[in-house]
Amino acid sequence: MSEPTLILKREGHAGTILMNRPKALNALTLEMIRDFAHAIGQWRNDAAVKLVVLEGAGGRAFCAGGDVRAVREAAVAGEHAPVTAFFSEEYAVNEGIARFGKPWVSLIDGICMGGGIGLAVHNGPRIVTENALLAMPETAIALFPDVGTSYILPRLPGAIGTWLALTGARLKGADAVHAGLATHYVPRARLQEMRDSLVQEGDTAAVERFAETPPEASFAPQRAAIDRCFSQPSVLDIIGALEGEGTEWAAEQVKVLRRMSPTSLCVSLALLERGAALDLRGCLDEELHLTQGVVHGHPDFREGVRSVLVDKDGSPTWTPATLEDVDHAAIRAMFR
Ligand code: QUE
Repeated sequence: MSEPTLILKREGHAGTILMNRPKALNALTLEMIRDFAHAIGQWRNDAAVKLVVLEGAGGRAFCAGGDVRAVREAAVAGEHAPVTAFFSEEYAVNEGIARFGKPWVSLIDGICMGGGIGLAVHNGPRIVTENALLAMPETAIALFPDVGTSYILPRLPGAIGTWLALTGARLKGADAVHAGLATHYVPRARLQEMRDSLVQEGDTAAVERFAETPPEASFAPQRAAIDRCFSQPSVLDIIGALEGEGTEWAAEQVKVLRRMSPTSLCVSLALLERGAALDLRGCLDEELHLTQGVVHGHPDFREGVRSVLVDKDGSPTWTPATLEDVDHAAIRAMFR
């Protein structure tokens, strides 16, 4: 028997969840998602469970995202049902975490991207260490910010959420606190002691005791430029504003944006604009609708996952190839 991919335990006053696919950076399979749903259902109404502690096995990752390789294989095979099951059940878990009604403590001590963010950001506290690395990298594989982040990202300070969604910028632990994705900074060396206290005490007081003031945000020098440029109404306007900045940082952002799927950049920007005016369930419904057109109806997702995760050649061929050639009526038609 192989080891379980999600290890659920009752410890002290806590329910604990260990994501256990360390070789795949704990990327979420449908099996893991179903075990999450089961745990949420059991522990929500169990008065002896005062809080949940969520962590990743292996020391390198919290959770690198969804098992998008499997989603791609189903899409290539023309199978819709497993793709719909994956996203609808994943998003139901995101909503279940938001409505859990008790602290859902995420210990983020490594890579946390996409689907991993969705397991942490809808409840709290969310603790990061100096080893944490958070990102929303979906535009690189022609997906879009999902798992309820279309609700979260527009509500981050200024235009930080749009910057993260479009460029896939990597945030270290301290940066994630300043951006609002994480809530507390605890050095890795003290994380296990804090975990033990949480489980024994059955409340989140230990988080406040162990938390330290994070170092300054690495993006602090660019904060004003992020808001100026990423608040523009279209992706081409964002690029124009970045070019107008005349800084090395701005030129690098343009280079990054020009490597991403042009369609995905436009879908993502339009999604965040809609998400700003929707509640979490409305955002998840919009995201679920979008997965149809993005995964089955457009070539870029297959090509992006092929390039980033299957062949790892880093040179995807996008359709259309440039932002200038994106058909905006086709983008609008992908939404509900
Ligand atoms: C964008 C993504 C993902 C990604 C890379 C991107 C994603 C995801 C993974 C991933 C990483 C390592 C693994 C794995 C998956 O990478 O969602 O199985 O071992 O899960 O640029 O959205």
